Amino acid sequence: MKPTLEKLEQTYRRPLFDLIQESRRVFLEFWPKNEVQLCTLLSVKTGGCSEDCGYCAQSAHYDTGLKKQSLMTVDEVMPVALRAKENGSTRFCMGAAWKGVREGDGKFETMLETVREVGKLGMEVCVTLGQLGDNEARKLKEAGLTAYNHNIDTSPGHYAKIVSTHSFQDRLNTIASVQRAGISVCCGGIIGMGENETDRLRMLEVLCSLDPEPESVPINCLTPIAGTPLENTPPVDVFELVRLIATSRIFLPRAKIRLSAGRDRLSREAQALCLFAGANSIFYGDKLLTAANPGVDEDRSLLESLGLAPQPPQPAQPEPAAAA
Ligand code: SAM
Ligand code: DTB
Ligand code: SF4
Repeated sequence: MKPTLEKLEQTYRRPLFDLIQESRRVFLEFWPKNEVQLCTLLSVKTGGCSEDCGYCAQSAHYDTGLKKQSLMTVDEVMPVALRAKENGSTRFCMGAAWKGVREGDGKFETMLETVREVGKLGMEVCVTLGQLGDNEARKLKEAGLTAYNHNIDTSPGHYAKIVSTHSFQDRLNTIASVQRAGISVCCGGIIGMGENETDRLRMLEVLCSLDPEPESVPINCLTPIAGTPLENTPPVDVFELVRLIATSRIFLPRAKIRLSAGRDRLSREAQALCLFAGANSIFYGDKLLTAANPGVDEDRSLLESLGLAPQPPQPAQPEPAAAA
């Protein structure tokens, strides 16, 4: 569905209970109820990024006190991925603080090998490595990647106020390469970066215009990082978050809507409302990439209180038959 901005505004501005009643109806039509996908994140290359994204702990432009770490090897990643699976995650997402990657670079080859190996564990595998071209996307597809995360982060008009080292169009170009390779797109954004509510709907308008639609839409609330230009930005009103989740659910009914960064500053009640309004995935584990996340015990207790179950693992795919 490709709604106009006016249509998005109309839905978003409805009385809150009418809006979430509708988003709940859509959710129940498309998804098994009482199920939440648990997804584990791992930062496989941390800090020292050349880009100046104003929200990011990992940008080399800001002194955030983050400890840098070079690219993890396959052998270092595998035990973490295995633990994630044992803890009930059905998706494993690896992030690297890079502007982008090029084929032929040894680091890219390491990532391909890691994707191949993690894929054998039977979880969905996602990576977020910055900008890609067609060749890199094709190789990731061949390695068995399920999804590529590349967020548009905010509205086209607000983007240049947050990042100057690449453009909104650069983000769209990478997404197009991922789509051409036949990899699912995980694309969303951050709220609470000084944008207004219409900016958020303009962001949603772009997400709805992607063809095919994104398979996954992370909605992050800014986690303010000391040392970045956005460190003192006030938190968003929780009902604005719920409205955005509900509107996203209505217009992107088949997408996993991920209640992403910033959960550690939301009450249990606020998170319950977000899940009721249509979010059906959370990042699970004590850490996001570098920032805090609610602990595993806290999340287990929340799901239990709400009577929600983790999405069960998908049955293992049969190995392709060996060539005769
Ligand atoms: N370098 C890659 C890129 O820019 O796509 C991958 C890593 S980047 C950390 C992945 C996403 O995390 C960003 O696009 C942004 O949406 C989210 N993110 C990063 N820092 C955040 C913060 N402080 N608060 C909320 N979301 C954040
Ligand atoms: C996304 O949209 N949120 C996740 C995932 N995609 C890679 C990352 C959130 C990062 C929060 C800040 C940090 O941990 O540094
Ligand atoms: Fe952070 Fe990614 Fe921007 Fe680098 S490109 S500063 S890792 S958000």
